[in-house]
Amino acid sequence: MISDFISKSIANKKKLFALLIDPDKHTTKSLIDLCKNANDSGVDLILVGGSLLNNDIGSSIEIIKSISKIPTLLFPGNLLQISNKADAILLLSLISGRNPDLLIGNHVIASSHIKRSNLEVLPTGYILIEGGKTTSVEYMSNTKPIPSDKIDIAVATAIAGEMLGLKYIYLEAGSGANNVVNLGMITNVKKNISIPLIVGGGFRTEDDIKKATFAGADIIVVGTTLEQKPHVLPFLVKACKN
Ligand code: 1GP
Repeated sequence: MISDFISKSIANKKKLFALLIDPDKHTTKSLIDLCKNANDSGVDLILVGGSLLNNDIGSSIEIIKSISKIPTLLFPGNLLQISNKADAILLLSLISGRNPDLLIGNHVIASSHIKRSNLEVLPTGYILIEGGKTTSVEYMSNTKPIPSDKIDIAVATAIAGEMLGLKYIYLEAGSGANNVVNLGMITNVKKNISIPLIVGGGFRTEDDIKKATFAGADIIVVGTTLEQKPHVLPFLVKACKN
């Protein structure tokens, strides 16, 4: 079970690196190359998803799984991005927003389909934080992010998510954000929850990643920068684990 792997890693004080792959951003060759790179670099988890979806997600996951044994999780940008070819799904409830479809509506529509699949479900409180620009997730979700200096609101939202029974909290600055999540916010959220903390959006450098893990992030998610500079992957993974 992927949830056991994550819990054990955190219990052993190990940080995890998640590579986010948006199938629309890849050719078959670049996807294969990235998966080989992920194997060699020590990536712990592969997340698959995006804001739109032109490529078939199932075919992309088949390619990923033909190259890599790294656990592959759906990170669905919408209801069309559910495939039983993955190992698990981050079932996101966008708890920073007040869009009922993304809090519960889409989950109701997808629930029977997910139940019939073999997917392990990882219920995740998804918290969008202002990251210095309007990101795709903000636009597509039609929700407002929490301002980056409103640490108390992020903390209260995360606590509420845990109280509601969600098993993971994801602080998201948005894909390609100018600014990563405020370190004080990471620290304070982590202090106030007892479930794993995932942080993503805008990570570009080893330094950003080291600071976020030091602040309390358990899992770091990186996507965009690796579409542009896949050669930095081993360095970013190493920074996450040090
Ligand atoms: C986005 O948190 C992820 O959903 C990753 O963000 O693409 O900016 O790395 P980046």
